[in-house]
Amino acid sequence: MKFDVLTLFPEMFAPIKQSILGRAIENKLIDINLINIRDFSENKHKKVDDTPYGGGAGMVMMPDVVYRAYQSIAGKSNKGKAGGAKVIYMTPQGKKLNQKKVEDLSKESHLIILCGHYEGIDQRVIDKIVDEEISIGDYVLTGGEIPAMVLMDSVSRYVEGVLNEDSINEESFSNGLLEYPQYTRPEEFEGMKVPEVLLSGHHENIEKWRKEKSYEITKMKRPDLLK
Ligand code: 4F9
Repeated sequence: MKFDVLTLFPEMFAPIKQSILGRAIENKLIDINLINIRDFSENKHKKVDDTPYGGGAGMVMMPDVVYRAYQSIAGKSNKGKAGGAKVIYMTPQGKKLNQKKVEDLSKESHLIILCGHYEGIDQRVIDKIVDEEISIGDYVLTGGEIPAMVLMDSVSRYVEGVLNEDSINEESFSNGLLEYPQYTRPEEFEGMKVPEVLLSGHHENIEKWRKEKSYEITKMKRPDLLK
């Protein structure tokens, strides 16, 4: 899975090179290519934004700079064409990300992720290159970089070889329910014992207990998921 990220702040993506995703990159299961939009400014001061037409606070990212950054990876506009990379813009205006969407996106082989900053990006370049707008939740951030990392992290988990297959099948949401509680040694901690059934070695009973707990926890904490 190839990710191209168009951003003014490539240094913000350091965390994604850690841990499981770091290993996935080393093993060439995923490839994250960071494109600094500022490198495509033709202004002598490397200007990338300007004041909004019509007035108002803040600055708007200029369409031509963003478009050149995009062209440097896509070559030409592939919007709407089958087989091309899908271009995703991280914005609170987008469709809310969920596990189903994550799984669908993991079937793509190439995603181009556009991160905005300041008051946004000139609408014309969004109209020209973006296939899909995605939000990670109903709140405003300082830019699309953290949402882009959320997207890449969640999608990469579905790329074959990144996780062991069991973790994918056993986790929260994969069956529509939240995860059952987990315990490890010691058998007693601060007077609290590990549930007896987990020590029994009786696999059928353990599975039954876990299913019941999953349901009970979902009903208590996220009843909306049961509907
Ligand atoms: C993007 C917030 C996606 C939530 C982008 C400011 C954003 C965002 N989901 N906020 N720029």
